[in-house]
Amino acid sequence: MISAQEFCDLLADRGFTMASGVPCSHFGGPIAHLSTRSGRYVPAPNEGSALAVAAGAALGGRRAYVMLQNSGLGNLINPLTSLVMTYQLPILTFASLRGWPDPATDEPQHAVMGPATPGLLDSVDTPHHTLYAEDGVKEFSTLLAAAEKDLAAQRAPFVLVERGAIGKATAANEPHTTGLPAAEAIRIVTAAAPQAAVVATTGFTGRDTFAVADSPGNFYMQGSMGHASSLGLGVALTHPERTVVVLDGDGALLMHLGALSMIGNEEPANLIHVVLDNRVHESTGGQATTSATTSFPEMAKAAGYASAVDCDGEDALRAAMLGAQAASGPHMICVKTLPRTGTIPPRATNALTTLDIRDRFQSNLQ
Ligand SMILES: Cc1ncc(C[n+]2csc(CCOP(=O)(O)OP(=O)(O)O)c2C)c(N)n1
Repeated sequence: MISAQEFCDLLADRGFTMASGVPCSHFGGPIAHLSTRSGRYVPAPNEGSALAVAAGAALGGRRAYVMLQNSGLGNLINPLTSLVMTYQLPILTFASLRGWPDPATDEPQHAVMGPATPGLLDSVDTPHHTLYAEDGVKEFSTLLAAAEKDLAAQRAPFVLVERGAIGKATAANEPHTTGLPAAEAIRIVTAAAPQAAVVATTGFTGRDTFAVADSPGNFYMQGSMGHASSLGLGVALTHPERTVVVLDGDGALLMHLGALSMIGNEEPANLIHVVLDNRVHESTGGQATTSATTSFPEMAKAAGYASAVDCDGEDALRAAMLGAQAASGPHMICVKTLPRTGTIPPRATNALTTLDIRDRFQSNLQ
């Protein structure tokens, strides 16, 4: 293992003074380390944006690298192939290896992408190297020297990072100091709409929902970050008689923000989009999102939602849920949530298979 500081310093020694990315717990250390230095890390909403930021920096004359989870390769493959490779821009990308080498040891949403990652990069002729958990500074330096050769040959190499290869560091972010515990907010929302179909976003939100309000009418969308509201829209359009509640995160909503405009445009009267905004990617270690400088309700209103409100207390949340069910949507309810404390409950897929989740949700909708 190399420390987060060694990772960042060895890259800085080679002139890589800027980074962008979307968090994976594998990169919690470097992201925390860089975030304490202004101008070194740009938190991107999705992996494609992160790559494009690095490409812009490279055009501007700065060496930049990108950090991401391999589940985000799908978000990045377009700018990788059509921008970085086509314009031969010298970007170095670090991708975590979730679901690899043995998918059975990771969550089910990584089972396809884990083993497929190296071959996917091969298929688009992208060179890749692997940083293993047992590697130290010497091995990382050798790996960077090999990546430099790729860059000199006008190629954009990847470094695939095994779990435990880079050490941790603590980030100093600014979470909300007023608001609700996320599990409490979920309890209030689900109790206020007991007949609703509920779509819970990936990460801790799904885990909390499974713990405090499990029901066959819940769909736990592990993975597919940012797509819970689009999935909820599909359900809402198919079942206009049923209230559909989407439990979203700020990081997830930002990842595919265009969904707001799609939902506003489709005008599903029965959709309530609840955003649990804690200002961080809490599920991957608490790296900051950019929600502190964004108003989701203002965005939702501008995108055509029928109503959109901010709540920071129990009474306001209950009232917003009642109001949303009494009037035609789509509605957004944005709840400020506090950093989680204590043990995070297990994932739904510790008790149910993905097919169980699908089948019971489908029959509940009928
Ligand atoms: C495409 C993709 N990129 C990255 C991840 C890793 N990841 C899982 S959960 C998560 C954070 C989600 O943040 P947010 O929606 O704010 O919810 P919170 O964790 O704060 O509850 C991230 C980055 C992922 N699952 N998919």
